[in-house]
Amino acid sequence: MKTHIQNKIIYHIYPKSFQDSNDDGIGDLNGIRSRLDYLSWLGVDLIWLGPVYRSPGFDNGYDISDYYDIDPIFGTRADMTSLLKDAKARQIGVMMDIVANHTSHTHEWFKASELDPSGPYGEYYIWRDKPNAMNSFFGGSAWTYSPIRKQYYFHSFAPEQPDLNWGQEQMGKELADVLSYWVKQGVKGFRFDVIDLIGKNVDTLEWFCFDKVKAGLKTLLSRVDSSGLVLVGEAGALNAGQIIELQQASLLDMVFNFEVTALDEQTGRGKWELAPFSRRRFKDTLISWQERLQDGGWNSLFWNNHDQPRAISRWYADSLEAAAMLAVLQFGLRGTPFIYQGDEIGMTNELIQLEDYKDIETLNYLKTSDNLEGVRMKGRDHARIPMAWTSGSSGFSKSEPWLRAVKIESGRTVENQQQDKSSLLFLYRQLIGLRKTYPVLMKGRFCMMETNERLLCFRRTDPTERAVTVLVNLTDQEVEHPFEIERILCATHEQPSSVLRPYEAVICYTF
Ligand code: TEU
Ligand code: CA
Repeated sequence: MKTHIQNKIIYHIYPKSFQDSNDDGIGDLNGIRSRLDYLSWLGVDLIWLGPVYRSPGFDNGYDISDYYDIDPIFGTRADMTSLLKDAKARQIGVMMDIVANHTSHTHEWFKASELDPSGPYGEYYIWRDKPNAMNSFFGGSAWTYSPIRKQYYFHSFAPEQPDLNWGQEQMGKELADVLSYWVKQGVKGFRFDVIDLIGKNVDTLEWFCFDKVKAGLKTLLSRVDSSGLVLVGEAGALNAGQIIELQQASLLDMVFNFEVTALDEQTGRGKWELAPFSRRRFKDTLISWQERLQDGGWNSLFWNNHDQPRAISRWYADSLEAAAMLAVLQFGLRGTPFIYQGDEIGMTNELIQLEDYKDIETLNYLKTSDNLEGVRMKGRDHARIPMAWTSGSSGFSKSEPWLRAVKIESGRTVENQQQDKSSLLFLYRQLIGLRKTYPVLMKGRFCMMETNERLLCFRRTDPTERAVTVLVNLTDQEVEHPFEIERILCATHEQPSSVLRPYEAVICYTF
């Protein structure tokens, strides 16, 4: 396994919502450039940039119509070059999101495929004469009829996102060229969107076959100089053994798994049916993934992303103290931490009026359901509200932002927290620094020490360094822990003692 990924801290940017530079209400590349000093002050090593390729935007860029171009809402190719250059000058690498399971229905490949079944693009997509029972993740059949080709094409997501046929050799080569092009531009890694879906077999109604995923990645990467890259796969279907297998083969360095973020869903009933958050299951799931990937594997550590509305809203009633606790826990665990924009200031799921929802998945769901509580908690727009640089939205844009929240005025802004050394923002900054100062926190083994209803204690150990102890109170009640603290390396509260206060979390040396 490659070790150069283990010391990285990754910051995830949702381009539409990070920073607007030309006051059209939409975040853009020059906006991101103008915030690089902030990211450098925070101490992050890599940016994971959500898709900025040319796209009609049915799924906010997860429907690419030209892999080589930048969408005009985000800027130009020259702006991308400048972003890469300016980031590099601050020792920040840029990872691009690559959507390789599907394209936009407006991609030239799809148009050609639709027009000419026997032409060079005829088999680039998945065409059949008859649909079968497979349903798409965004609701309804996964098959849509093309009156032009007089056949059905397969789409895992919206009809505007036709799936590529990974069995087509030339298509595979073209995707490899795309990766090579961006590597040449200076990109340092990729986040592969839904990469487990390339293992589907639509004729046998199977969504996932590991051997196909592995073979697909192997062929793709054999055509690209990927040695120095960070490769992250979004692949909820992989089990621990499969993740380790891909990591050992250098086909992926990390995988996003959604077992933790799905804990507030009723099992088997999809993402919208809420279940009460169980601290016990939360703890057990975390510990189990730490242990399952301990030998020969590596975890990705995240609570939120652009699809996963804020964990503190879903699990902890917006508590800022809980946000601090989760931050210490995240950086205490073994794996690479991902900060989703706004995590570092405790952004919450703010209220969005029904008529303001924009997300294709949410809007599709609302056509057939009135589960507003589910939407309020899990609707993806909640994770996509513009970054709270200042109170109000003027720090993001001088115009009305593309996605409107009923703004709750709060101290949860960058402007506010940068002036307060006891803020969540400073805690994140300290935690990032700590990982660099104490390598044991980065690569040390995870050893479970003590756990009960409220408490989680573990150690990080390494033969070459003193062991570090992490104490976490997961609740809003006091809890005793059995350790004697010798020296505090980082803590959510001043002067921790043998009784942890509500949501108190400590990284320390113990006697
Ligand atoms: O999401 C993958 C995915 O499986 C989603 O359906 C996810 O489960 C859902 O968003 C949870 O609410 C990726 C991208 O992250 C997402 O933004 C895209 O919409 C999707 O792929 C299609 O490209
Ligand atoms: Ca803009």
